[in-house]
Amino acid sequence: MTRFHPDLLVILGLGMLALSCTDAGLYAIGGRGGGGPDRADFSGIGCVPLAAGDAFPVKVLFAVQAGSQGIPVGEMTDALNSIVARFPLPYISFALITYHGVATGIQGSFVPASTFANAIPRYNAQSGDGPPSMRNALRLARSILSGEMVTGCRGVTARTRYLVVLLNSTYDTSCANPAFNAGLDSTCLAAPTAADCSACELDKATRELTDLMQLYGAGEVSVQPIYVPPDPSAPHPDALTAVRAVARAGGTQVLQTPAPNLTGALNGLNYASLQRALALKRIVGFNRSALSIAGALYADTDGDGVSDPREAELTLDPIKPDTDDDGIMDGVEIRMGMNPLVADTITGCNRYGDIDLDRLNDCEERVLGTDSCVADTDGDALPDLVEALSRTNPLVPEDLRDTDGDGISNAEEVMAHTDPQSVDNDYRSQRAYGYEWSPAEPTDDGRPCFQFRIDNISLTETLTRPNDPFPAIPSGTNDIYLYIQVGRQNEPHGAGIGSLTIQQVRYTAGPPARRTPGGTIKLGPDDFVLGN
Ligand SMILES: [Ca+2]
Ligand SMILES: [Ca+2]
Ligand SMILES: [Ca+2]
Ligand SMILES: [Ca+2]
Repeated sequence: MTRFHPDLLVILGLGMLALSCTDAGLYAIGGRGGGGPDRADFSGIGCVPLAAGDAFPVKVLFAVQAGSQGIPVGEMTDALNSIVARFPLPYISFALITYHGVATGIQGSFVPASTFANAIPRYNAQSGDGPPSMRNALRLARSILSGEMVTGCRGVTARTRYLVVLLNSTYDTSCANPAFNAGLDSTCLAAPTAADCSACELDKATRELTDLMQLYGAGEVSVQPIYVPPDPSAPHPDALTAVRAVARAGGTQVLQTPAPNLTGALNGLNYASLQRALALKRIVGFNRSALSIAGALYADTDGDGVSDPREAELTLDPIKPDTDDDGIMDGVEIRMGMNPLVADTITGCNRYGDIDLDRLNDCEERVLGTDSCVADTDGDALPDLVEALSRTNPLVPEDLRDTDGDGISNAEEVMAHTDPQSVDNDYRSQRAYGYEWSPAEPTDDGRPCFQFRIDNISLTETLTRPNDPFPAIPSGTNDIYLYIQVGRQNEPHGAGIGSLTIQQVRYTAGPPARRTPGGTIKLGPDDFVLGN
């Protein structure tokens, strides 16, 4: 069998797109085939999900220069209204601030288009004036974005694209007005001209905004300046210096437009979801109805992480994952030193909720210490559920860890469904899952796809279990979870995004031994559902 250094696993997972398709079996491990009735194998095509739709929010903050030198009210409100009319979509939301000497949140939190429409007339009615400070607008934008990232769901933030659109009609005067601009940078103040000082301050304020991407693991933060000169034939050189500084630090290009064309300019912006490409990190197969412990295979009919024979020893119910009905499955209770026969009260969580859809409920996540907003808390591309049931630590990346010191990393043990807590090399040589994946034709919209094969998935003789209100699930049924785990390129431990399919395969020991369905089970991209 082939063994890879643990590092290689990550490198291959992230780097395969750069390799040529002639490198057959770019990722291959195990792969002994076999295919007897007690083993399942799958092959097919899986694709990186489209970064669009409800799971990938887009949040747009408009920061508009107001006051006597501000953007003309009629053109500005028309432009904003046209955006509202165009995006009545739940995953695109908007905020609005205005600024002159100071910046004000007109709509200071992100709301859907229908609510945002009500805020637009307040730009119309706003009053006040002062020496224009684009710096203050950027600083208020930062405080709105960071406030949301601090309190928001980390997994959602990681999938969110933030776009700050800064509209100005004159130049920035923050350096000349320290009374309105607390904390001017001494390095900037030492610049030879007021325009240079502004450019320095705007660069700093814009970077503080885009740095939120790293600070809170946000999907993307960019800042788009739009310069609307009062006289389009005579743009002010200091204004151009200012907007260039913002565009450079904000990852965009300067846009300049006369006020009558504002609607066109705003509609010309890209409001699509995450622009940074997602890459495959791992494909993970996991038979939830099987446990590998100390070199032996056991059935786990209820998939709670406690084998059927062990449930009997502990007088637990082997066909009910949560014997004491307190919302915490038996395996999690045992793992965390709780008593699975005595109901616990876990406060501050909803046992019927599963925000991140990883199939650990919010109270189980609280007990485990995992993030109920992130399906893979430690970002090692092994889902929290799989780690909780495989007895690895869902809070620590497993790529470089080898708890039992058998030379196989914990990550590889989890993928192979061997025991990360015991030296089980003989078992491994018989039972390790085999994986192969290599690039396939991308989708029409350019997403990478992979031809994959997972084989040697051991099946167990499970018990009949209830499935109210549906008929009971017959004995021998194994629930096999197949995950496609993706993330952003060059961020080995960013918050992962996964697609999952659950396939049921039935094994009866016989004689004659039988597996249903027989043969290699074929899967296509549509079998995988985003979110796990
Ligand atoms: Ca069990
Ligand atoms: Ca329980
Ligand atoms: Ca969960
Ligand atoms: Ca993990």
